[in-house]
Amino acid sequence: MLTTFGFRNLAEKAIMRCQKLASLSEDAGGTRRTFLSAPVHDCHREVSSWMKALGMTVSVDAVGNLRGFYPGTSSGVPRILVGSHLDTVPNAGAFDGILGVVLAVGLVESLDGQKLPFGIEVIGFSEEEGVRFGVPFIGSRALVGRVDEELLGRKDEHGVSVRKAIQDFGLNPNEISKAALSADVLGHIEFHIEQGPVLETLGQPLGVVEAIVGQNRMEFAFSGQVNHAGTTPMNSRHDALAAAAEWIVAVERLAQRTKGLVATVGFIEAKPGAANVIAGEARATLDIRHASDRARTEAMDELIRQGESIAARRGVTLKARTLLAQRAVVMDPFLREQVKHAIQKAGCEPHRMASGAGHDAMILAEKIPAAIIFLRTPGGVSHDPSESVHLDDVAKALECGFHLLTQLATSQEFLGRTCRA
Ligand code: HGY
Ligand code: MN
Ligand code: MN
Repeated sequence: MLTTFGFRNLAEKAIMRCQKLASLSEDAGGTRRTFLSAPVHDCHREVSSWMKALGMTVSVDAVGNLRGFYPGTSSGVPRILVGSHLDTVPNAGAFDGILGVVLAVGLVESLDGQKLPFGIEVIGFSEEEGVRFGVPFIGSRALVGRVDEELLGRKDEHGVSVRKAIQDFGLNPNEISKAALSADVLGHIEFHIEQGPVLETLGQPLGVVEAIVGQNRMEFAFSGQVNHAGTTPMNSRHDALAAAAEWIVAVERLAQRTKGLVATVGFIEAKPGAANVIAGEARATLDIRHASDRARTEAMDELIRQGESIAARRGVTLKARTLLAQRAVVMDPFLREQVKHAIQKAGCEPHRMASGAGHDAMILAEKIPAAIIFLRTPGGVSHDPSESVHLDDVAKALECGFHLLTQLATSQEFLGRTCRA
């Protein structure tokens, strides 16, 4: 087993690798790497080179997931997945998602050629954030058979469909079914930054995720009447943007007074978008989350009702469209327990917590046991270039991961599980 110094060296390499990958971007002045955009080719090349140097076999599946396999003691043994997503939000930090892929490679390296009674498939999901097409988890959805014609037909802001984006990247959308989980998968482990303030407030480096909150992603389209900004009296306007603005304040008010609810309007677009024209159209997004599915859907219904009443009062119409309805997901109890022990063996206090952020593990958990290990997020800031990690925490995460692999390798309960994929 590596010494603490050894894990620290691996951690330094992991942080450098994340920072290198952050430079592979669609934008000159910041990190943006969306679903199958050009820099993803460079990202695949870079991560593949690290995997191949460890003797892993590397492939890219039909939705652009990067998959590296480190074999177990024999060809007949099962496998585990370890990984996270390669894509980012616009103007992203350097660690959201990608740290989970880089740490997975680092864990294989920490084995130093040792083989386990299971193979390790390191996976870099092609799309978790939902930036390019408005719906998240395209990569992990392919593993559980949830990429359907509706999703393949969704278009980005340039009118390019998911199907065309896959073809433009040099992949074959007719082979998506081959991306499905293989029948020998015992479970999925995801390392991810917390992206919030909890671990930092507690002074803890690592956390055990017990559950991931459910989320809806929606589009609210207000349609009013375009008119002249100078000649139209205030009492005869049907201003779509003003209606949307009133509704956005109502969204914030409901979330502020509902315990455990977060609701965000992250994007709004007005048409025709001229300073001297009353907006006829206003399109806003809604991201709404709660640990309880019932509370989340009740809040969503209330926001649709409030939107409709605001629109009616203003002589504006509203169309609300659901882009994602993802229920809350509990992480696998056995793996959670194993993670807890591994964190303790790494000399840390295993803080149990929920995840307010969505993760690929919530999609895979539909089919296989899944667990997430959180790393402390300094300042609690994420989805921003100031997102960071502590070197010691990354070293602790690798040490925890090594203990976890060792525990699973000697657990008859785990190895004896029938794969559910
Ligand atoms: O938005 C999220 O929950 C995550 O960052 N994709
Ligand atoms: Mn993420
Ligand atoms: Mn994210």
